[in-house]
Amino acid sequence: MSKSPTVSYEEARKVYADWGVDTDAAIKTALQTPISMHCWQGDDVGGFENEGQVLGSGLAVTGNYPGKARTADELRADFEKAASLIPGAKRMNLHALYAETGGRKVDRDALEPDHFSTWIDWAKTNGFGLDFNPSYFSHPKADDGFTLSHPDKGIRDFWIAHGKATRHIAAAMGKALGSPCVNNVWIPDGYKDIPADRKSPRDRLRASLDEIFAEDISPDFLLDAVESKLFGIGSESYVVGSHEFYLGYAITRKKVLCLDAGHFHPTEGIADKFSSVLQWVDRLLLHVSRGVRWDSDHVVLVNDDLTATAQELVRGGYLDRVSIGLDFFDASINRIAAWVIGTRSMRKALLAALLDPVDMLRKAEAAGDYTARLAYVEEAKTLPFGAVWDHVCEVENMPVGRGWIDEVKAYEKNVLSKRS
Ligand code: RNT
Ligand code: ZN
Repeated sequence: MSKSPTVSYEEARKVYADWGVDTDAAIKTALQTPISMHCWQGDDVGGFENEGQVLGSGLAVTGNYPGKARTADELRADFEKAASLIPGAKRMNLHALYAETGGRKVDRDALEPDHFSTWIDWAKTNGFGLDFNPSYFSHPKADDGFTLSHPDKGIRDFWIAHGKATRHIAAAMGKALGSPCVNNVWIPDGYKDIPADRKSPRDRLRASLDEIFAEDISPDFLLDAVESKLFGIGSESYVVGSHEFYLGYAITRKKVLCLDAGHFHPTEGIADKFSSVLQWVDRLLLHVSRGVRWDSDHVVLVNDDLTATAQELVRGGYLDRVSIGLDFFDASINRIAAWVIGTRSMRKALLAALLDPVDMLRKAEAAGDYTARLAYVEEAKTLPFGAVWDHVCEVENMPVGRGWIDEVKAYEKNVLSKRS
């Protein structure tokens, strides 16, 4: 018979102590650090505005695994199931297209906090924080690939009004839940082929954003974020909101900069960027994702990129200055399992980073002993991390190890399989 997680943990604790690591402190911080789980993994970025809505603007979800949430109630139930299998503090990250308008058609420029009151009450009851996003896609006024940088003032104004509306909704969420809501602006605007004018759309985007953010809203309730992208499907040659555009915007306008792990060149990681951009912006939002060959938004796993991301957050002392959000969508596997795998991976990576013997590494580095530094990096990989993680699941009253899979399978059988 295998040892109980607690017995194994006591042994692991001693091993880590020998490396100068306090496992109890690491566990505490790992569990307290909120992870914002994106609502859109639960229904393939569909939302509930109208049935059969087509996902557009370069966003693509592949797969047709049965059992997707069809209503907000189903999405909430699925999210609760996933959350019950993920240790630690959790937030729910909503998009504007998940408004509940009671069957009435309310266009995006007219959305109000009331259309999210059920979400807010639910989040309060369940102890989840809320984050938010204006939705600049899957809408007739986004069909030609431009929104806030559109040459037509009427279309631009519609999307500016949407941006303003979402700031009020996000602030209401932050106020109701006693924790600032991050409202993240991402727009799809760009050209499939080589533009003749790269400047004008960026001029217009800058002006539109300035208009959206003109009203001062307390950072106790709302944190505005902006998300860049290198390319998208249909915007391969030019994206208006590029990294340089938003880096400059965030610095000069004191906004939160969002770094999505899939939005850079395929071999470019985001981890090395934190200690550079945090010299100039106060806060970052991460969209933790896993690109496979391109910005494919695969379910997050503990790979080298995620390990480096978590290590940089911990080593830079940045956990208070960075909001961790997830951004992936996979419809080829059970969607609740996708949430659980991705979010547990993020939590595991955080715990592993907090258990990393960084003091020893730093001492070696300061002494110029790069031999020991490299040796420690490699030796630390076989420390008994699994025993600590199992202990965390046990004390959080969650199934240890792969036990959670049975719970998801049972939910699939009893709930998801009954959805047509
Ligand atoms: C798109 C961006 C954006 C979206 C979500 C749905 O490339 O990553 O964050 O994935 O807002
Ligand atoms: Zn993103």
